[in-house]
Amino acid sequence: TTTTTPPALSDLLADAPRNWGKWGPDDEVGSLNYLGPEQVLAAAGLIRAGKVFPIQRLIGDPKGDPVWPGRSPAVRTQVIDESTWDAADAPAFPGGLHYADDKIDAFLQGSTQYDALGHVWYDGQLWNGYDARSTVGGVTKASVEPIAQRGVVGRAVLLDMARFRGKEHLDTAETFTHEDLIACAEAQGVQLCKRDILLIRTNYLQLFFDIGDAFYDGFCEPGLVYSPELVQWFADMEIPNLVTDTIANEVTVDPDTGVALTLHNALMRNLGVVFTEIVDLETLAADCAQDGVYEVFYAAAPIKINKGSGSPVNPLAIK
Ligand code: UVW
Repeated sequence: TTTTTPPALSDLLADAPRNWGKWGPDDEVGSLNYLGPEQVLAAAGLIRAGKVFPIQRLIGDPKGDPVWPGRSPAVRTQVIDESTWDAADAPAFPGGLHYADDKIDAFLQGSTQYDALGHVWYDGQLWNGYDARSTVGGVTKASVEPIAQRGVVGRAVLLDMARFRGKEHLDTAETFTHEDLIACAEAQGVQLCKRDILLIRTNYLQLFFDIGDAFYDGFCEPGLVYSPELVQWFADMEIPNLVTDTIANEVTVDPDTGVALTLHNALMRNLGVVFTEIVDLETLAADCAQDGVYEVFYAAAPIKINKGSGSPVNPLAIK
């Protein structure tokens, strides 16, 4: 057998489009700049039925929390509960107040999350050309904080790839392209417009809930796969935010090139497309299949974390 060395991202993406400098030398939110007051107001018109779908995955789900290999699920620790107040030295508050306190120790990318644009890079530079050394000890350029300071609001379209392909969930390493997204939208009777937030359903994490840690054997999630045409499509469509129900939003390893997470770099690093990962689209997708409405008002408020490379979030899709 012959093995070929995967190309370096700097070679593979040498001629790929970049939005660096498009919103000035100090920009830290990239393609979210495409979402202004006009997009917010237009999206508000999509609220017609008053149905609200929170699409965060449950932290501490008794069924387990799927995470990228090497990360661990959030651990919630109870610090104070009713038993605390039995102790002889427990504080006594006037009036008899008792309370519960807890804390979590969590990877900021370990549950439903917004990735900061400074989350990934190659060649020593991240989004907008910032020096990758700016991540040392905490992301100081293109952290999640500026995303959290502005919020993310706009029109989102659910693209139910699992349903489109007639499957309960997509398979390990299964790929799809922007042309598949367009075909899926057509089949769903919804138009994809410039500046849409894309919500892509694969239901792949169902496999984790079905088989547990065996999910990580030969780990290769299904998802979008790199091509120059796909990257150009994202650039032309001015897609601000890619939201999926997988851990990493794209096929883990490109079957053609052997490169890992190419789109993190081609889209996030180079175009400034913001990634939102590990969302739970099941209830929303069932509703869309039932009423045939695949466009929603979308609002997400990541948590303001100084120097954070990501943030947990509970985005709302509203019809
Ligand atoms: C990596 O970048 C490794 O993972 P993710 O974007 O899924 O958090």
